[in-house]
Amino acid sequence: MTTPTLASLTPEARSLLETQDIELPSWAFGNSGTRFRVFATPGTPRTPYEKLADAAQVQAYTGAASRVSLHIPWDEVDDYADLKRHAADLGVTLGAINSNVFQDEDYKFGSLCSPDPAVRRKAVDAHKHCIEIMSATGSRDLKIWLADGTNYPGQDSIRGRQERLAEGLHEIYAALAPDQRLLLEYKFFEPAFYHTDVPDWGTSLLHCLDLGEQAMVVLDTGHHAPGTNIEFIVAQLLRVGRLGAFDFNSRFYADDDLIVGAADPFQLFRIMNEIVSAGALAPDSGVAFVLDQCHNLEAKIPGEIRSILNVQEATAKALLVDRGALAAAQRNCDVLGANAVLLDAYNTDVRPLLAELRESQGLDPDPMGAFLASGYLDAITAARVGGQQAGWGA
Ligand code: PSV
Ligand code: MN
Repeated sequence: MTTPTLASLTPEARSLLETQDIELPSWAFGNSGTRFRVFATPGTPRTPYEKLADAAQVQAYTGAASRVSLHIPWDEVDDYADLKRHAADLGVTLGAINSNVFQDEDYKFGSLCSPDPAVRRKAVDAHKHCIEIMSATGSRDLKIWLADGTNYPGQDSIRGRQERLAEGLHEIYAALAPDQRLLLEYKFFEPAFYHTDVPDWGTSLLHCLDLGEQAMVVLDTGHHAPGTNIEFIVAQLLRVGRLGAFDFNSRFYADDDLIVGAADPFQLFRIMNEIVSAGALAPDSGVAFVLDQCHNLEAKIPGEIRSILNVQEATAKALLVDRGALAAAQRNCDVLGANAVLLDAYNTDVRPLLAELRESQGLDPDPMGAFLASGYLDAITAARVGGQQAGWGA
C-alpha cells in the first residue's frame, strides 16, 4: 500500500478519524499498583478536580479524549454541578459513572448477589445514588462491574445468585431516565476464583436482553482467558445491537490493565476492523470507546496520551482496509488474498497520516513530544505538595 495521506482518504474515513473520541478513566490519573504495592508518583492528583485537570491535558494535546469517566465513591464530591462546570472550563465533559460496590466490608460475600438482603439493598441504593449523580453530571451511562462470585464449590448457590442479580438489576434499570443506559461489564475471574456471577458476554447479554433496550454489554479487553477471539465477541454483540462500550487496555497474563495496544497491537487492529466494518465507529453508533487502565510505573498523563495514539493508529489502519478487495477475495474463497488485504492495511505506517490530520485540526503533530515539552509535569509536581494523593484504595 502506498503511504496514505489525508487527501487519499475517503471523506467518510477522514471525518471518522476527525471525530473519534475516546473516554478517559479518572482513576488512571490516581496512584495504582498490584496487591503487592501501590507506588506514589509525584504530582498525582489529590481530588477529582485535579484528575480532571490532568485528563484535560490529554484532550488538549490529542483532541480525541473529550470525556472523562468517574468512579463512585472514588470521585465523590459535594457538588456535581460544580464538578461539571469545572470540567467544561477545562474543555472536557463528564462521561460514564462507574459504580464501585467492591471496596466496602459489607460486600465481602458479594453485592447485588450477596446472600444478605440488607447488603443487596445497600448495593442497589449505591447504584441509585450513581443514577442521581448521572442526572447532575449529564452522564448517559451507568457502568456496572461486580466483583461478585465465590471461591469454593458449594459456597453459595450459583442459580440463587443469578436470581438475586436479576432482581437487583431490574430495580436499578427501573430508576434510569429514558436517555440513560445501564452497561453491564463481565470478567471471567478475579477477585472471585471459583465462579464469577457475570463471567462472560453471554451472561451479561442474557441479563441485558431481560432488562430492556437501555441495557448493553461492556467489553473490557483484559477480561478474557488467553487466546479468546475478542473480535468475534465484538462482531456478535454488534450484530444484536448490544455492544454498549469498550474498556480498552492490554493484558499479558491476567487483568493487567496495561496500555491498550501495548501487548497485542494486531488484536487491537482486528477489533477496530470489526468496528469499522459494522459502521460502529460513528459518534452516534452507541458504542462508547473508553480506556480502563492503570499506570503503575510510567507517568500517567503520557501513558494516557500513548493509549489514545495507539487506538487512533489501529483505527486508521482499519479504515484503510480495502473493503471492496476484501469482499471480492472472500466471495472467491481466496483465503490468502483476503488475509493479505487485512495485513496490507495493518502493515501500513499511519503515523504520518495522523500527524497530518492533527495539523489540519490545529494540534501539534506530535502530542507526546508537545506535552512533555510543556512543563506541565514539573508544574504539578511543584504545586501538588501535601494532601492525600488519589489512589484506588487497594
Ligand atoms: C474490573 O477489573 C474493572 O475492569 C472494572 O471496569 C472496574 O470498574 C475497573 O476495573 C476499576 O479499575
Ligand atoms: Mn473494566
